[in-house]
Amino acid sequence: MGCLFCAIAKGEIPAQIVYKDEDLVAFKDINPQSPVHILIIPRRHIANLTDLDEADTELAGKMILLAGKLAREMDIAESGYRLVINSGREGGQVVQHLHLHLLGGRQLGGQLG
Ligand code: D5M
Repeated sequence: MGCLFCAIAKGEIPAQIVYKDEDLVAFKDINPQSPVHILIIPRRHIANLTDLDEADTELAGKMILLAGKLAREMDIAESGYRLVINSGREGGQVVQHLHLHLLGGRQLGGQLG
């Protein structure tokens, strides 16, 4: 079976894309947990956080920098927001393509699972 987020990155499956460049794509989560809920993914298929290696240092940095940039653009930088990466089964990862959740636009709870 193909990878859903690879298909979104290639434009084969529609998504509400908010940003794209040669390395990254960002789109609205289909099941938003907050008024702003964006997923930032690498175009290249990387299954999870554990599969990142040293050569991906710049890519990982770009993902985090983009989150801050989108937070400013979506006007949640001042009120605050949260970044989440679920990795692996017990980490709650459902889609097996690395993605960074950007959540904001409401008061988020203090519990981390
Ligand atoms: O989060 C996986 C996230 O992916 C979850 O919040 C729903 C979202 N999702 C699933 N399918 C789609 C499509 N087609 N478009 C946009 N968002 C989607 P995880 O961290 O793996 O639990």
